Amino acid sequence: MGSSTPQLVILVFFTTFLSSTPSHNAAHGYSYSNDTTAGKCGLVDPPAPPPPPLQPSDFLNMRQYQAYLVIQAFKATITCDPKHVTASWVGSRPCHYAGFFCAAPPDSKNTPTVASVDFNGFHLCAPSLAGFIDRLPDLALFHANSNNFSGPVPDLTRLPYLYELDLSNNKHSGAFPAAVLPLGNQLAFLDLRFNAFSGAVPGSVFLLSLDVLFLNNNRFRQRLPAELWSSPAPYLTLANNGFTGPIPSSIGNASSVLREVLLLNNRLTGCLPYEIGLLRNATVFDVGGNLLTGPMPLSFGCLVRLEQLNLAGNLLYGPVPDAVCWLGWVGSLANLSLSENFFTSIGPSCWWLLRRGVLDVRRNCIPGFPDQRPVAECVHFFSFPKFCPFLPSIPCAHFPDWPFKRAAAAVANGEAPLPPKKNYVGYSALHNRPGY
Ligand SMILES: *[C@@H]1O[C@H](CO)[C@@H](O)[C@H](O)[C@H]1NC(C)=O
Ligand SMILES: *[C@@H]1O[C@H](CO)[C@@H](O)[C@H](O)[C@H]1NC(C)=O
Ligand SMILES: *[C@@H]1O[C@H](CO)[C@@H](O)[C@H](O)[C@H]1NC(C)=O
Ligand SMILES: *[C@@H]1O[C@H](CO)[C@@H](O)[C@H](O)[C@H]1NC(C)=O
Ligand SMILES: CC(=O)N[C@H]1CO[C@H](CO)[C@@H](O)[C@@H]1O
Repeated sequence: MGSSTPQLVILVFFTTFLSSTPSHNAAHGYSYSNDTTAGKCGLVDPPAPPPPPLQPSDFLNMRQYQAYLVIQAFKATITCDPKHVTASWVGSRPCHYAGFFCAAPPDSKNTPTVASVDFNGFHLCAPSLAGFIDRLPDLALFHANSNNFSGPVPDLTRLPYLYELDLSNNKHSGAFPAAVLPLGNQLAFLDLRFNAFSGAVPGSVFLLSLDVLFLNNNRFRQRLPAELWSSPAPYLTLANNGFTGPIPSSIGNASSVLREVLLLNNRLTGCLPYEIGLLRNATVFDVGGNLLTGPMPLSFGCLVRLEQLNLAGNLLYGPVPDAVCWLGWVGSLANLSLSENFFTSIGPSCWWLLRRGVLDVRRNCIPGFPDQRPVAECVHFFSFPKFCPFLPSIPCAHFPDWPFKRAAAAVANGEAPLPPKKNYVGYSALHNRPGY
């Protein structure tokens, strides 16, 4: 009993002291903290009384109190929590809850509140995010990779600071979440990969001023929209969906913007546009596993920063241009995947790439090469008329830094090719782990 006496004194002191002030912050903290001590002195433990609900005055500021109410309401809807993260979602300090991070919003520098929610890998289940993220008005980032969230994405227009939205690897389905569109230019990162979204992606998505747009591994099904290459996003990943139609030749308009373009495993058709060769800053161009046809444009020899070029698993034919293989010498090309097409020959400088394992031409129609398609398959393919144009010019040939010229100098100087980089934003998005 002795230990409760000083506390009682303090309690009385605070109660007296604070009775004249509107705030009961400290007094409240003490008023119930040791209610059960009495039971230890008596014969019977009384049933523990439920803790009285927290009051606004228990919190550092009203915004944290509001966030607390929203979090508790959301917690009540959670149906699975295998990592027991919500066990920490108790008490008057929401900034200390697992997955919640606080900062002072720009409009209120002295009231830190929930600015970021990172549930990556928590594996929580909840039927809806409505009433949760849309009611945390100071939220700037919401990351929820690998949870079991479903239901519609709520209206987020009252979140003026939200700029990163990652709903990847959840159980969202239905139409593209139109709720993100009104966010307009405030959104920089939109990651919806590994869900079951279906239907069409509204063209206006590609007008958002995003840095990163990951739509891969959903069930989107539509012709590639005309607006696609208006997107300012350097990292575009639309892989593993049902996109159809040709690659719009307006890709040339995005020549300085695009870094990594991943369109693999869709149902794209048509010829490879010559304008792809204008993507001077691209490091990854991957359209493997589609129904693209035509010869490989000579313009591809201008892709001096390209490290990964995957055209495998299409209906491409003709020679593999020598100009493209030069990129493995003096450009940055580390992987030229052309298998499962109908190419018929390779340029002389391609041999070296073949020996280095950079170039893969298995399952084509190259006479005398190992692992090629049966002759009958090649004959059948070439028996159909071909309509794709072939421009015999290289658009960068007159540029002083054209690879051919540098190649000649490099070979003369005995220079070695550049080592490939390893960390690709787009390829990391093809796994269902957090991508960024
Ligand atoms: C998440 O959903 C999947 C598929 O609906 C299910 O197999 C899995 O058990 C769920 N996870 C948890 C932790 O409930
Ligand atoms: C691409 O640029 C050309 C001019 O170079 C312009 O006429 C065309 O409208 C642009 N296309 C798109 C889709 O912005
Ligand atoms: C494209 O590359 C050039 C030359 O390195 C660079 O100046 C420019 O900023 C790059 N463009 C983008 C959008 O990154
Ligand atoms: C080259 O790229 C293809 C297609 O993306 C991939 O399957 C292959 O593993 C890569 N090869 C190397 C050596 O990285
Ligand atoms: C229930 C409760 O909060 N009990 C506390 C009472 O005070 C003692 C001494 O400070 C604490 O050890 C108990 O946890």
